Amino acid sequence: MLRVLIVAVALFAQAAAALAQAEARGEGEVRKVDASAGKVTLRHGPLEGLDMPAMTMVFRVAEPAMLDRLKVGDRIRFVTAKEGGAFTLKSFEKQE
Ligand SMILES: [Cu+2]
Repeated sequence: MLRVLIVAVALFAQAAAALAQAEARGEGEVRKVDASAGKVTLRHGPLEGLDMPAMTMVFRVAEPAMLDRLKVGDRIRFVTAKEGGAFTLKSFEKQE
């Protein structure tokens, strides 16, 4: 019984880790930068890796300094992942 429980916990941990690592690439436009909260609002296109349609939503940034390089109206390509229940902007590059 204990053995079954241990296997179940291990499988769950593996699944949780896989979910945490699910990343998606997308394109979007910066709508708002909130430096004090470490967040940016993007109007983004569909994120296929996350099964998410186009929408406007808030992302946390992986590093606060990323916000220094973003301003309202910028168009970016980005990588995001769900971490700790919040979508985090892992990296981005500006589009011309
Ligand atoms: Cu979204």
